[in-house]
Amino acid sequence: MTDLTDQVAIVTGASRGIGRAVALLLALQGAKVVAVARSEEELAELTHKTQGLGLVADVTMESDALQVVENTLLHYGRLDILVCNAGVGSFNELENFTSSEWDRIFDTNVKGTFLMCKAVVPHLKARRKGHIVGISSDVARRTFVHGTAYGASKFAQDAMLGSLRKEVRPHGIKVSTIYPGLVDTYFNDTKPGSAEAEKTHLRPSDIAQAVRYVLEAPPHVVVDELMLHPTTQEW
Ligand code: NJP
Repeated sequence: MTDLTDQVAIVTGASRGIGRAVALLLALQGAKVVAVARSEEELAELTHKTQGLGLVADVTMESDALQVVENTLLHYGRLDILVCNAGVGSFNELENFTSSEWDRIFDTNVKGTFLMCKAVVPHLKARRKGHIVGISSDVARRTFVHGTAYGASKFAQDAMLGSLRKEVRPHGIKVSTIYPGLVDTYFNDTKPGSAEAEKTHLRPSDIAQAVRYVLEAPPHVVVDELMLHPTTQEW
């Protein structure tokens, strides 16, 4: 088993939802967590709990991604883990999507994942170890009505992470992709915690446990892909 104690882990999209739960669980396992998001107040509240670092950054900006890595190295001297979780989505008929909404979804889910991976990979390569975990979606593996933009972005993110997995494995770096079904978060401007969602959705902590599971795999094991659903969700 890989011990997470003192591992330096960057978690994007950590201000709420899945990312927040991942940051809290990794901190509980003894990791040094660098929480990344645009919402300063939520990050401050979180880092008070994790005793880690909170960095306000927009993953769609290359300069921000580079700053996150630079500040992590300045603060902790190294980095071991990247959890690429920041993501957005909205659902509509194709002709009702604006091109700016398309760009927002692709910039965050695809370009944001690309920029964060691009910023960390040279450092992981230099140390010949490290682990990148991508939070994808089960819709990276199926199409659905009103998912033209979000679904396409998750297919693209998945393909990128799959290629990267093959590219960096010879350098001792693991890439794991997690494919959740419905999760009760703030995604697409929803409010978590309803009695209905409790029956139909996974909790953010379920995904955090999945992240912990892939990260704790022994050094000779890589969990390439992990899909999880609520038992009530058709797949
Ligand atoms: O959503 P939500 P989730 N730069 O809205 C951050 C995937 N997923 O936890 O910047 C930096 O509660 C945002 O922070 P802020 C989904 O595709 C979900 O559900 O402060 N951060 C917040 O912390 C996504 O990849 C479901 O606004 C940015 C976080 O992202 C991941 O799970 C199902 C950012 C979003 O928190 C987490 O989403 C599934 C930026 N430019 C996959 N833009 C589901 N919920 O059902 C956003 O299959 N963030």
